[in-house]
Amino acid sequence: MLGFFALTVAACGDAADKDQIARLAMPDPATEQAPATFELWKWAWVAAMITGVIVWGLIFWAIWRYRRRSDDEVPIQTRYNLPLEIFYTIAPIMMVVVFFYWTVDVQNKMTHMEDDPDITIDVVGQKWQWTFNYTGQGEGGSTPYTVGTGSQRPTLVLPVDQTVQFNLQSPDVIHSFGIDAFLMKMDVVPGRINQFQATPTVVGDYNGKCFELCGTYHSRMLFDVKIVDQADYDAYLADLAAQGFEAEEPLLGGEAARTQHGLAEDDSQEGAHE
Ligand SMILES: [Cu+2]
Repeated sequence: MLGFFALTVAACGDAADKDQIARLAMPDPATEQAPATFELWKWAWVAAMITGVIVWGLIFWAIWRYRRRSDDEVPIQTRYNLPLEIFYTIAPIMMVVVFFYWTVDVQNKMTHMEDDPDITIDVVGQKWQWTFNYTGQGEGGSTPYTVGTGSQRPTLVLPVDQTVQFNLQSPDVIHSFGIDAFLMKMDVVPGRINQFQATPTVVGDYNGKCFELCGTYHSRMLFDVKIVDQADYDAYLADLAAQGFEAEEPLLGGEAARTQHGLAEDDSQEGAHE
């Protein structure tokens, strides 16, 4: 049935859709770390399918094998079956243990931190936009930055094959920073700095967004991601600086982060009762 469904969907989709079906709806991994998540996803499907086939098989076998053969027949009245009950207690526990083990293993890989990442980006998720600080990467250690506005979403530009450390901060509510092709997201929690590292490996355009329903304009917290080669990256930072988007220290939000272009003062304050 699933195969039939996949075929039906494939028949009316383009090549990209077919690729996505082959990856069981996961985006194409674009970092060194991302395949770990993808492998977990894939093998979880395999395990679920094997379990499904066994369960469906037993259901249909029992329906057929023990069907009523005559109107006045009373089936054997079985009260319990100890081996069967032990099996269906132990087997799910084993499965949960195995899933748990691999989930922890993948989580450790995704949150592994190198001591000396190549670059650091201070990300601020604020109601309801993103600020990306290319910390200390400008001329003389200054920090080029981009701030999204209510009417224009920001672009996060990253150099290919460089380990990037993301420091995530929020001046207001909990957001969640994630990039689809990184197969990774992490909560942005006020009052603490969550961190993770990723090493982009494939030049291209990707999408990022806030994955936490954070308030009225949560849906505006989209951003574009461009993975470029080193020369383009350097040129981009120089361009930001030339346009005046450069600061001594990273912009970490705060009072100023509550008033967005495109949002009335009152709107941006909504829900901000402290
Ligand atoms: Cu958000």
